[in-house]
Amino acid sequence: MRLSLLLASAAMSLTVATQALAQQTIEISQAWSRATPSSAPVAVGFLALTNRGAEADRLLGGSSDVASRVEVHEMSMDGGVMKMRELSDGLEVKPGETRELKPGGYHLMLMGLKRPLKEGDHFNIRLDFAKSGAKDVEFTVGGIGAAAPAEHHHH
Ligand SMILES: [Cu+2]
Repeated sequence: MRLSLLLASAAMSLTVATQALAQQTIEISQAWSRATPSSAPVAVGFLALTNRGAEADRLLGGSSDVASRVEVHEMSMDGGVMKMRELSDGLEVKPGETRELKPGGYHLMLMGLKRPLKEGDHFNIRLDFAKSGAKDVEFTVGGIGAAAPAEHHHH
């Protein structure tokens, strides 16, 4: 009786652990944004995505309180002109791969910005993944021309 109870609880905690693992297959780091001029209609979001799982996943877009919608964009040079387009199928992250969304490349585009982003602010984006589902990520706002996430200062 005692043993079967133990086994039952061991099986239960294994289930819980497996579920927790399944939710952690996409690791997100360095989520940051740039401050915007007061009347800017759009803002950007950058982050790094690492797929720790066994299956490919896709970042499809997201939603946020600070914008009417969040799209995944690609920036590229076309005949010396910087162009960007929405990735309508999302951005694939293969198993073991890290995808960086950074200035000059892939980025999140916050369309219909509802308020200016100020340096030092934080805001949330709920990212939408094809396999992992929704993930809430906090973004830190850097300076207007920031090329990289703000450094952490150690005292
Ligand atoms: Cu864009």
